[in-house]
Amino acid sequence: MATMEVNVPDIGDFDEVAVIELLVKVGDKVRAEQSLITVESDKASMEIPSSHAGVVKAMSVKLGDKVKQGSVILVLETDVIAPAVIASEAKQTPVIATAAPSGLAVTEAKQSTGLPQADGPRNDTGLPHASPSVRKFARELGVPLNEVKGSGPKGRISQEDVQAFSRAVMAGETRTQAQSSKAPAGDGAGLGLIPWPKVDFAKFGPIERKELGRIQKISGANLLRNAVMIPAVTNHDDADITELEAFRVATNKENEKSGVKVTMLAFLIKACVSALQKFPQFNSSLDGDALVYKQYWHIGFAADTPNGLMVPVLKDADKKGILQISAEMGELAKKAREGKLSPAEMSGATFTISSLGGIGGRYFTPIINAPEVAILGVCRSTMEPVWNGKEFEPRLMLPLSLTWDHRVIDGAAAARFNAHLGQILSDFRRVLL
Ligand code: CAO
Repeated sequence: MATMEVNVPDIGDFDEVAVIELLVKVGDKVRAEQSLITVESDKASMEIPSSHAGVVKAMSVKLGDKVKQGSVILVLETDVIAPAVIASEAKQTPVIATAAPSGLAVTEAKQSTGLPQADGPRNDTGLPHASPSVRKFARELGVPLNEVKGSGPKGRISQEDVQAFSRAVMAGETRTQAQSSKAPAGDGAGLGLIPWPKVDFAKFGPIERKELGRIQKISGANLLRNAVMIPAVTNHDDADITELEAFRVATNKENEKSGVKVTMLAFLIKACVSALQKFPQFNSSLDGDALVYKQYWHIGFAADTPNGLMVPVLKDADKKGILQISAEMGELAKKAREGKLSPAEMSGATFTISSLGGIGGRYFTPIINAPEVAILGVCRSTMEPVWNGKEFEPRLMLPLSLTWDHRVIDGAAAARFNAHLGQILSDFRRVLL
């Protein structure tokens, strides 16, 4: 254990400033960057952060003291004094608060990163303007001072302002930012969005109101979260499936009596497994700061049912042939339509395909099924003239739309994934390579 002094860092243009708040006391455990004291000049107030982690051994300042750059704030008992950390001390910049000309208390965070955000989010302004006793009062009530509007000169916050804010929150007239961020996503308040439009539709014509089904409500909440939280990008591409379609038709003819019908989706599942194996990040999930690569290939497929969208999962698609995949898919789709899928049959997917091929359309932008990181949307194939270098040839082209999570995948990888998929679909023998 070593002891060290923590000093006031460079505080910019200010010569001497008064200590208006002690944010720690002897015996407190502090983190590096945690605010230790608040100082105030006639223009602004600042929180001074700790350069190191440790336990406060002695306070060297008291309320009302005047301090300047280099003044000792306190003595810290710490077990490491890394030279690199000491070097960074000089770079510290306090969080600065000013009273804006408008009279509103506003905060100016002068540092770029790493300094404490003690009073919640700050824009390019500063700590709220308030006396130490008002700050203490707000802290005791748990009122976020930077959200309180000050009624005093230059927006100074009084005890009455804190009480009024607290009363308004209790009465449900206002929300703290923390409350808003926890608000149900449905009302948009957590995103800081304007409220959903409320329209009396009956004013414009006859209407009928029907409650959403249970599945619609569940999938709606999931889709909304995934749409809002994932930085998703969609790449569109076409695959030439002329030969594959001929093979599919022939296969169905051969297997007519088996009762199993092979659709393009079965081939797509197999082709996707090949692409997922070649580009494993598409078969991963984000877990905090880590990527979890799954060494199994379970493919979910969106099924349209009378109750809404369901996503049964075809397990271990890498180990199954096209006929088995088709048979299992048929069973799962039937169960989905009858509302008989078990939770196990809907979980564990590593990638999802949403096929509208049986219905129509050209391209669309499917929403990723979190915690997966990509989804393939497929539309109806059409015969198109394709230039073969000498002439236009009629080819059956399948439109593909790959949506991917940009936190995990980049555009080049997505383009390669689609290109690989296209190669497999145009010559399925490549699956064997
Ligand atoms: N291009 C051209 N035709 C296609 C095709 C494609 N990409 N995909 C399927 N077809 C054809 C099939 O060959 C079949 O033709 P026939 O009736 O002549 O034999 C017909 O379309 C119907 O196929 P299907 O839909 O029954 O079978 P599938 O394996 O393609 O799909 C399933 C199964 C369960 C995925 C599908 O029925 C379904 O529910 N699709 C909707 C998925 C959905 O809603 N996605 C959107 C989610 S986002 O809201």
